[in-house]
Amino acid sequence: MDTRVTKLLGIKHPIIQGAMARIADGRLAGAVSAAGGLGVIACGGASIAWIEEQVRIARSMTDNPIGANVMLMDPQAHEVADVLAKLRVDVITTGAGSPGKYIEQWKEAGAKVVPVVASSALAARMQRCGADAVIAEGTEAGGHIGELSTMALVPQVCDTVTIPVIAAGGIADGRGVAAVFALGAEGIQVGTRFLTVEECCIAEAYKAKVLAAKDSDTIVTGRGAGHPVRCLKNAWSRNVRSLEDAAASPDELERLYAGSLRRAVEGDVDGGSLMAGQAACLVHERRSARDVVEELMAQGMSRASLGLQGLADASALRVVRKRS
Ligand code: TUI
Repeated sequence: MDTRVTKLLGIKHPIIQGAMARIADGRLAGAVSAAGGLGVIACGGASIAWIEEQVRIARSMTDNPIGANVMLMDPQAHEVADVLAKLRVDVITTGAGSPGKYIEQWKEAGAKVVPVVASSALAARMQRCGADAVIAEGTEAGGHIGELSTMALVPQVCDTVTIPVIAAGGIADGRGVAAVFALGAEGIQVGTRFLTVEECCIAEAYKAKVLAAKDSDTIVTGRGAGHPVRCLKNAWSRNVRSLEDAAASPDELERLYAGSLRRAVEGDVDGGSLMAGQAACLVHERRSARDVVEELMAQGMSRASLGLQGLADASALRVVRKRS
């Protein structure tokens, strides 16, 4: 399927893998790019040497474009910005802030620049700064989030900018793909669905938690401090939330947050921050990254083209299920 996003980024399928901090490495990004989507290496909290190594790994897996993400709250975002320009990464996405001051440098290095936005005001600002596209990420997403839902945010961003819009937040299967195309998006960013793929490095116990998640199993920590983060409910996140609600001291909370994502990735499913989006409940199996990219496209396209017929089929199916 061709959209302005596939043409802009030079990819076969308009599927971008979300840059999950400490999770999205060169192996995952390389697998998604090799499958015709855009794999994105998450640079938040990583060393420069690690970033260089992951770009090398992804490039050893495919000649297709690869992306990398700069987490703008990262104290070393400036150094990360420089190394991605030096490595001539094809696509640079950003999160948790405004990348305005880096855009010129990245474009001079030949990168396509695609910031994540959580409001139409920031989308308009990014377009004025020269961004090539924006990712409109709804609050259903995992990790650091904004306030607006994907359903409300995506059409408003589409009405605000002329550059292509990629939708993110709450999309984990073909129904979500078809829905955001109907809202005006020309690409989809998917994070949580890639947590359980074979090429994803997180511990088996973290994957099992995602596979077992129900619709009400995510929680948001950090709202009070102005850094809301969505993760799965567990002993750690319930404890953090109750301490936050009881206005615990910033020092005490900082101690709990320190290393929480690393612990989760290593398999401490009680004591770590298991970042995941609301669509975790839609993730049912461990597949390869290629299977996920291809299934999202195939199901998304058949849903979108079926349109109202698809709705009729779905409600007919529900009737059959209820009777059986
Ligand atoms: O960045 C993300 N998601 C992330 S980053 C991350 S790393 C982390 N590790 C430990 C604790 C906390 C975070 C985990 N997940 N998504 C992109 C995103 N950006 N979502 C929302 C935004 C956003 C919000 C407000 C972008 C810009 C913004 O406003 C900036 C402005 O200047 O107006």
